[in-house]
Amino acid sequence: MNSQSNSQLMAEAREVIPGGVNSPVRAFGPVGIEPRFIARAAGARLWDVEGKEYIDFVGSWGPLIHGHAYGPVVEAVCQAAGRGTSFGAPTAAEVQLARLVCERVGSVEMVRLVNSGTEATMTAVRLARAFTSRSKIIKFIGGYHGHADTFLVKAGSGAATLGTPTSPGVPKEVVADSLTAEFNDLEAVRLLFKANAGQIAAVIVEPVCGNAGVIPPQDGFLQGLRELSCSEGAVLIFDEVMTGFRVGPSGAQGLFGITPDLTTFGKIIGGGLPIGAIGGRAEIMKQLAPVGPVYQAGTLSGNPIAVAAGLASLRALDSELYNKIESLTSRLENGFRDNLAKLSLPFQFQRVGSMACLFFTEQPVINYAQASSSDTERFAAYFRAMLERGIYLPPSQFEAFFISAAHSPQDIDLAIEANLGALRTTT
Ligand code: HOZ
Repeated sequence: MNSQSNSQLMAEAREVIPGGVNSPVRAFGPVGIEPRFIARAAGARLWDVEGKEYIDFVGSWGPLIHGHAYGPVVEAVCQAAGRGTSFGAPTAAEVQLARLVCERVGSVEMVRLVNSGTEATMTAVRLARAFTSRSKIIKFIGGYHGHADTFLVKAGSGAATLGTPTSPGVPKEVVADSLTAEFNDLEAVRLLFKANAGQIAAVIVEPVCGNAGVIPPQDGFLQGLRELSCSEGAVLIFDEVMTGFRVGPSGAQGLFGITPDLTTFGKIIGGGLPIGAIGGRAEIMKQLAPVGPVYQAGTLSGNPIAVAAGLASLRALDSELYNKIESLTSRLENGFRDNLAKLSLPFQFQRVGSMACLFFTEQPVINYAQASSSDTERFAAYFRAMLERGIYLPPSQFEAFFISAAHSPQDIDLAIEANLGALRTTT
């Protein structure tokens, strides 16, 4: 156990790190308490520095599909580290990881590895703009594609949580070309294409909106985006940083049967270590330097430790694992829904695969406008009550929680029981 208490650590952290945290949502601001400093984790469990144990439904924001400290990943990391931590030169393992992504995700013919989801989306848009010789992009309100300037317009995740969906410091000229529409509103996209004929380089979308809570695509929405992008000569980018390898073996595109032109991936392809990737049609990918003129680079890209972890994690994803996670998540869904019914609470449980959330609003949520009508004070009270009961959820109404293969049916039942108690305290 750490000699400092959680509060002492937070006080010290605030002196040397803005807000005491290295990413804003984890500050727990909107839920009105201090974040827990984590000492260690294993499987589905987390322990804070004061020794309190939690069942974790954050999973490092999604990538830990096998749970924490998964044996094959830990072993791969240790072995890779022993061979050298960074070369800034190509390795055989990078080729294997790229090949594996191409094999699993049908739309991906070539892959470029980067260091984060933010880098991946930034590069995907640069590629799309170069490929089409156009500047404008369409993104969705409440969609989050990392923190590059282009995307910090009406953004979800931390930006929505902190109430700064369009960040100061982003020059208005930079985002003048970022057009927005509500998620699931195909007509709005059609109108944007019409008003900006021949100027839209790309439509970028999280196929399941996962940074405004969890909002599934309505029937025909993704297909409509595919058709409109094709007919208007724009590149369709699926941001699968959250959904890739998570909602199914070939991500949301496999689940919904849509073929985007480009796809971005994040930390799940590194077994939770820092990594990202852009993949897609070879014709577009070959615009990247050194083959083509679109510049993108990084010393740590394809880092041997992250790549080794990614290979170990992705190789262990099989249909048995997806079936297991599906059955755990549906157990959780049934339990949470029963609790809502028992207490006559009209709130919304929404999920796709093993991503889920509980919206404190009475209407089914199909877009950000509806998500933001949720009672965030009530969510905060619920979050605190769950944490007290040892259930670690994302500390924001506008994030997803994740179920991993390391959760047991008993863990799920404990979460259901805690959910009933926590909901009672908020009514
Ligand atoms: N933007 C992340 C969730 N979608 C939060 C990352 C973090 O705080 O670590």
